[in-house]
This record gives sequence, C-alpha cells and structure tokens, in this order.
Amino acid sequence: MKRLVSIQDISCIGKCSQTIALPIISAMGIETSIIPTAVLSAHTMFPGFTFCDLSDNIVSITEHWKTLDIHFDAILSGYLGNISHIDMLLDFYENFADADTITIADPVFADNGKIYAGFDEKYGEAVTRIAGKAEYIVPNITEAAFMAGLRYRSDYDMDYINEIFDRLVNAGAKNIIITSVIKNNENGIIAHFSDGSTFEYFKPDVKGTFHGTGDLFASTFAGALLRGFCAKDAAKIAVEYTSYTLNATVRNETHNWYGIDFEDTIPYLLQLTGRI
Ligand code: PXL
Repeated sequence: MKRLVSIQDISCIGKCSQTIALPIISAMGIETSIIPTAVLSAHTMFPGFTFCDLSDNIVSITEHWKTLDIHFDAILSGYLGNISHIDMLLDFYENFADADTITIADPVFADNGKIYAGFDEKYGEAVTRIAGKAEYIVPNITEAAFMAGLRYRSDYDMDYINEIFDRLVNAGAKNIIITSVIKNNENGIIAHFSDGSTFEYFKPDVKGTFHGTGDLFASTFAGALLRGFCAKDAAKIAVEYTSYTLNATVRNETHNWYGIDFEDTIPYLLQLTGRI
C-alpha cells in the first residue's frame, strides 16, 4: 500500500485540513500518516478559536521517524500556522523526500482576496519558498496572486494568470495548479506544468463560500496521483469530486455553514478513481 504523510493542522470542529485529508486519502486506499502542525478548537472562521502550536512536537516526531525505516510515497502539506512551520516542512523534505516521493503543497493562507486571521503578507512571501521545493503547488487564485507579489484582482483575465505563472516559475515553482478560478460563470483550475504544458478544467460555479473546498481538492489530487493517475487526470478528478461534493452540500438542507459534506460523497470518489 502507498503511504502519504499529511502535514497540516487539526481543527477539532470545522471539517478542514487533517479531518479532510485523513478520511479522503484513506478512502482512496492509501495509508495516511499525519503530522499535526497545530491544534485549533475550531477552524479560524469560528470567532474565539484557540490555537495550540505544536512546533516542538513536529521536531520530536521528525526526530523519532528518522530512527525508523519509513518511506513516504507522497508528502502533502496544507495549513501550517506560522513561518517556522514552513522551515520545518522544508527540513522534512530534506530528510524524507526521496527521489520517488511526490511533494504536494497547498499554501493555505488566504481566499477571496483576503488573508486569513493569524497570517500577514510576510507569511505570503515566506510560503513562496515552498514553491521552489515542492513538485506541485495548489494555491487558490488569491494565494497565487499574493505569492507572485501581485495585487489581488477580482476581475482577472488570462494575462493576469499568465503573469502569476511567470512570476511563480521565476520563484522556482515546477507544477502550479491554481484553484478557485472563475471563468465564464464556471469554477475550476488552470495549471501550468514544468514541461511547459497547460491544462484547465471547469464546472458550473456553486454560489456561496464553502470552507474546506481547497483541502478537499488537494487531498483528492494527492490521492489520485498516488493511485497512478497523471497530473492532468488527477486534477480533473479532484475538480469533478469537489464540484459534486459542493452540489451535494447545497442540496443537503441540514448542511453546516462551516464545512462541506464530503461524508456523503465518498462513494462517488471511489467510482471516479475506479475503485468500485
Ligand atoms: O481550509 C483551510 C484551513 C485549514 N485550517 C485552518 C483554517 C483554514 C481556513 O480558514 O482556518 C485552521
């Protein structure tokens, strides 16, 4: 069985980061190890959330793992909490990313033109260092613009997106998949790969803001890569599954404001990936 390690926070309520990565990637038939970077009482959209930084634990977990004969087929990172966690992730790559380890980084820190509570533009600059090391980065359009040092624009066009790609490639990024791109009332991804090829895939936009959508995309994409799909097919599967889950969430009258109802849609993920 392939093994992935997911490096991101645990939000005890809110359905995001580890509480999405663990069920989704496990359901895809991949052993999912975790390193929690922080424990939050609830994700940062909940007023009054508590935040326990686990930096010391990240170091001790890594030190212990160095004594084990353990190999990761993929390293997936998401919300990291602070700049020192970025250094820890890069250090983790040094120690555990072998020639055949796929590294996927979601530089979670902003959305809809705004930086999340607890982050600032300095974090945006620092997270760009991951772009130079990870094989795949999956920022949303807001994060991609900040990482590229551009002012976020809601009225973007392909020139703006190509400018982001150019700047991120100059910063060392290899394969860039920009998520949450709106084009002709559709929502999807535009990707630029290290071989110079591009790829885009869109589905009808679902109105509203749904938390954890990026985490669902990144987890599905990472899992699909490990199931042997090429990057374009893995991205397409991730868009299909995310869009399907958003629609299912909206239809579910009891859905919560704070997260998406992926629990109901896992059978479809298994179909998409040919497991059932
Ligand atoms: O969904 C991304 C995410 C992950 N973890 C925490 C968050 C967010 C987005 O707000 O607050 C703690």
